[in-house]
Amino acid sequence: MRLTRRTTLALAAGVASGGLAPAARAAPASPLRLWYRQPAKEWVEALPVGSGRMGAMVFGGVAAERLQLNEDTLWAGGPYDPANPEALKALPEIRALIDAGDYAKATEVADARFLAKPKRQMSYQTIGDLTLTFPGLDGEPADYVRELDLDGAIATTRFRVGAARYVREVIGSYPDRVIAVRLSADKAKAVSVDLAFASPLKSKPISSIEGRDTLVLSGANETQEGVPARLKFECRVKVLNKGGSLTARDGVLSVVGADEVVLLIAAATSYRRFDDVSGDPTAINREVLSKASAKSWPALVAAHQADHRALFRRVSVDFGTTTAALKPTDERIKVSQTVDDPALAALYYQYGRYLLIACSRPGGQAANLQGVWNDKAFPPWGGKYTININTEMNYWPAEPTGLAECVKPLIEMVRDLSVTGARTAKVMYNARGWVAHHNTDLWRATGPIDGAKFGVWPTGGAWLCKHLWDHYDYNRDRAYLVDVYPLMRGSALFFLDALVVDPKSGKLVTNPSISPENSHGHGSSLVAGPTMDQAIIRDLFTACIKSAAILGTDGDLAAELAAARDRLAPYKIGKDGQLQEWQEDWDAEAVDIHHRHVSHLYGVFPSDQISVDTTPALAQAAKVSLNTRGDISTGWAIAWRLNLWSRLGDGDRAHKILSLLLGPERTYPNMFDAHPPFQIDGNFGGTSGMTEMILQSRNDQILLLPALPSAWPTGRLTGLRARGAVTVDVAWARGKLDSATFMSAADGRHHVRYGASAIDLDLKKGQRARLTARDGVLRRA
Ligand code: FUC
Repeated sequence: MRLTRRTTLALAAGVASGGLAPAARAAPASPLRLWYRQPAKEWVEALPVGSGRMGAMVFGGVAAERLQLNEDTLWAGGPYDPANPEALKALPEIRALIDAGDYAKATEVADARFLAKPKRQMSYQTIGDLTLTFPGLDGEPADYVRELDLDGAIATTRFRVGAARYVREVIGSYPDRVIAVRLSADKAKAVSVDLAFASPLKSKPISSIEGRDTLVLSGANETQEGVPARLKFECRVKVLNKGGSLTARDGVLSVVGADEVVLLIAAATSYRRFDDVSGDPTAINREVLSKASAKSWPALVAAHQADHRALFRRVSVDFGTTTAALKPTDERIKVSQTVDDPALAALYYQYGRYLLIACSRPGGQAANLQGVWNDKAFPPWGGKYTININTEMNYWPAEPTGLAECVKPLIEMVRDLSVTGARTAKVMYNARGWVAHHNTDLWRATGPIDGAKFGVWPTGGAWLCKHLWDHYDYNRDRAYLVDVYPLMRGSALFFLDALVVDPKSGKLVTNPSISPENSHGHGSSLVAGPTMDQAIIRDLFTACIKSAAILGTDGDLAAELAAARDRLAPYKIGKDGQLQEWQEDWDAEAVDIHHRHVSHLYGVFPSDQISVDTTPALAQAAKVSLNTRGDISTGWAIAWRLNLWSRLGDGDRAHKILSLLLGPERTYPNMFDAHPPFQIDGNFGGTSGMTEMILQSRNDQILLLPALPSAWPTGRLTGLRARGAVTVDVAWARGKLDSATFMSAADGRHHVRYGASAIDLDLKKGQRARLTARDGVLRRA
């Protein structure tokens, strides 16, 4: 049953009734809440909170709670330089083999002589668990419910045992730099708990008690691939009990008979920068805890929620609601392939924004493959930064959904890479500027890793530069552009030196490279001038040319870049009408024609080089390629397809793909994206893809409802950002635009389109404008 706005509001306010189990009544179907009737058994059922730097997974157990903890600089190894001096000598040989068509031999040489040393990077590591054991609470609980409130950014577990009601709350506070927990009950003296640490790290961290009220886990990270462990880390928990007694024995802190207990958890490592591990985690934690413990629980929560909501509440979403939304989150996911539940998509949308706020804040590290949440010493793919799609996808929703601040850690990572990557560029390619291949880690390693067919891809850093430009384009802050222009410039200089002339076409191409991780069926993946590289470099050169003009600098370099851009190998349409992935028409011969990566479609999304309105023939070719690839893939790869079909203007196809993403095969009970295994990029790609259905900001225009699916006839999405520093609210009804409101943060002209209708809005900074679209024609209201 589809609900009207009135019933939806009633549900949100918790006044719905009829046919609900008691537990459901205890947890009204707020559109911004994940909730469950049982504790998490598996890690992918636990609920994530984060302070930007720290993460905690909350299991919601009754007799025992597990808080799995992370800190974003706890990675294996230490400062290292993987540049391989042998590579430069091998480079001409590899290039010649590729030009001669001997791709298999080129791969052999690259595997033997062109890879980084070591040929794997360091992995992100977990701290371990803080375990909370509650003596006397082993009976069957009643009225159990656990939830994650996305708007309040708080995980809460509620239940009754005997006559007492228990409430346990967990937050990750960016302003106070702690994970904070409150254990309470509605009966005096009812809170008793034993606290202990457990860690899976081979370095065997040690648990100790400091003073009377502080539990400390201290240790080191692990050595990997011969890169020695150089980090110290410490996690400390300060216990603040109201009433009861506090005792310590054998690494266990026990509270008995308290009215309420607050736990403040801080963690830090000795990491200061990729080349500096001289930090003092104990001093950092002591200072953090001394400040935080001076605040009451309500004050901590208030500061945390004010900080979170300042970002989170910028965007609101409503795709419609049905009675399916009354069910617990895990049950909704389970039946999502057959039940109409547009509010589940809206929940996924806001969950993506919640997760980015919780794991990527200024001063901390960028979101890795798992954001900040990881329970292993060696997570899948090392939990690293895979920059041939995954890290970029993490940040796709940031600018359009009003979370520009969350991009800061990524910008800082690129700044570091421009230093480490300069050495790799010099040593491996004898080139100016800087280069990063398909992965990086905390130590900002930039060489090709894993194997030639994965790692020999010089365009990772250039793709990250797109995010530097986008941050300017969405926010129009000149001082920021002054700051990051040298980073983009450095990446461009690398390609001016490292691009070579393709002997067949006379065009400029990358060589050696790959079309990320796809084997072209001619003995390898290695190749010259894969379509994606050409497109990324085209964007990079364009961003540098535009920046130089805005900043009134580098006229000669801009001219050189423009000339080189004209000589880049162009897009090609192949014999089956597809957009060619490589210079040769090999798509049909690829080893896996359904490959998860759709790298050659970068020009459609995230770039805007190809679109239905500006390059219709190429857009048609992109559709042919996408249809051949198919809709079903890994989590992130489905999310990319969702963004692509939105850009190609097919809302129903995009919606069909979105429902694949929301199904139990690609969404875990806690709504984490399943590659499988868990990889957070799909969450962020999902939020981005839904945004693209409603609003696109590309090719110097703002498109309203470019891919609205028929499944969402009535709805609204407010607070979106478009290029040119403008905020846009979109509302629609019966499948048609109702109104769009624009609020500009900079002077500028915005070319707005809805279907065949277009209008130019000249807005001064701070000015608002409202458009309506009666009969499909845009008018200023
Ligand atoms: C790339 C992808 C994989 C996975 C890994 C982290 O190598 O091809 O699917 O997402 O990154």
